[in-house]
Amino acid sequence: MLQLVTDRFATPDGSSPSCDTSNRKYCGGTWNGIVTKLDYIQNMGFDAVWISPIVANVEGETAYGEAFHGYWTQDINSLNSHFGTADDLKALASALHDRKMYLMVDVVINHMAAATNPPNYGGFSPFNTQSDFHNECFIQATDYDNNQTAVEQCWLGDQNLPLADINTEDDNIVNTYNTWISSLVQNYTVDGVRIDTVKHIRKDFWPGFAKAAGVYTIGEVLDNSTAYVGPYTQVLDAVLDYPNWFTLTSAFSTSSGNISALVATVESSQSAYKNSDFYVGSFLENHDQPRFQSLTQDQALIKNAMTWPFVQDGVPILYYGQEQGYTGGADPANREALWLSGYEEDKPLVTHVKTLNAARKAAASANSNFYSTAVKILSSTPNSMAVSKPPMLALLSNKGSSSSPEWTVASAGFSPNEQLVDVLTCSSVTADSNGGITVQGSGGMPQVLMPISALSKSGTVCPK
Ligand code: ABC
Ligand code: CA
Repeated sequence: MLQLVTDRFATPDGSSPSCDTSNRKYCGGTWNGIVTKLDYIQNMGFDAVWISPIVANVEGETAYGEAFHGYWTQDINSLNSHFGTADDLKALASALHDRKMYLMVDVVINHMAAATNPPNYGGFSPFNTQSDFHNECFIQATDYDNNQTAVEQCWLGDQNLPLADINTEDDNIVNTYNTWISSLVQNYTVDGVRIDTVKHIRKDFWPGFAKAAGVYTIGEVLDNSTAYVGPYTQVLDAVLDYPNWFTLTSAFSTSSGNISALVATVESSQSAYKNSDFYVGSFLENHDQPRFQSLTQDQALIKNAMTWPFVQDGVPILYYGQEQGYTGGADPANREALWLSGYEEDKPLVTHVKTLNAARKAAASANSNFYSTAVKILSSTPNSMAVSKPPMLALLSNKGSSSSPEWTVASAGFSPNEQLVDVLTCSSVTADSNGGITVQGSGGMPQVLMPISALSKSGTVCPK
């Protein structure tokens, strides 16, 4: 799946207006713009697109700029006109469906945003009286560790831009939301819903909401602990795998990162998450965190880290712009306009993503249970790992581009002496007489090994 920021992905007429992220203003991307770039997305091998929230937001300048990201809801029953009309959104959905691709929409349930404090409640719709909201109290940093009630019932945001917390304990509000999500999904033929701020609403709100949505639901629970995040996989189809993101980022952003800590998160998520963790969203970047390439410019570290979401359990999610080498730091710098890249398709990281998606498809056609086969870490050290998800064996390292990493796996599950290919370079490797491997890499690059026999079925990965 590709995650994009609607305002920053593509303009409808192909123009390339300047877009200074630090200004936090609308830059001109629209739903019609996305339609013109579906080849770009599909050529990378993605079959789903996650777009920004679609509803009407705070208008004009606020203490934190304009609502170009779409998270500052004012009216859940109107669309954000900066992104287009209802017909434009429907046209995006059908253009995707014509290509057998899916549309995932982001939704914010927890709050409405106001440019003043106290908010002008009458300006919200349909929750337009103070009693539709919890009493004002801002969530404190310490609440996250020891006061879940405050996390659920106090407010995000601050005095400059309060995110007024909706009273989701009220049955009328619950019903309104359930009816709303059900018609939103139907009106726009949406295939999946990304839900914002899930940990800020009581868990037992979510099953009814997910049922009303009737499509794949994936929740944002921003926390580094699998024990905290795990229970949310019981109330929604999936979560964005934030615990994994924390250890992934620190494992690969320097050559002194700790891959063993990433291994520990994988193993704990496999038991803490429902259905092991096959439905979680696995990501290296998103719109809230500094881009990975703001942490390191080492191409080997970048390629190793980018490989991970594609070789582990779950649904790989690429945040637009990573493939073009974007380096923006913390919000708002990480929301660059993609048109400024020229959408070049022959860049190394675009090719990397294309290859990884193609390898997954080849793996799934060779093993019909590929997606639901749990990854096994066959060997790991603080600096390297061998990750098996048959028929794929990924070899990763964080030693960086001046290193020649080595991996030895006594029994990798291949047939004795089987012919393998590193799909990232198309070079061949032969399994030993026990089906194990000993591989010396170069330039710190990762390898993704697959049997030649598995590749021949798909014909799209590596020339034979
Ligand atoms: C704007 C400006 C920013 C400015 C900020 C004050 O205001 O752009 O530059 O700093 C939207 C916009 C943002 C905007 C915000 C606020 O609204 O996109 O640009 O920031 O107006 C979701 C979305 C996010 C969205 C919102 C609001 C929510 O993905 O894009 O933001 O609708 C919390 C929420 C999480 C939320 C996130 C932004 O804030 O839980 O849902 N994201 C701890 C807490 C987390 C908390 C996080 C915030 O701090 O536990 O719950 O996230 O920084 C780990 C711990 C974690 C801990 C981290 C920091 O450390 O395990 O628990 O997270 O070790
Ligand atoms: Ca809440």
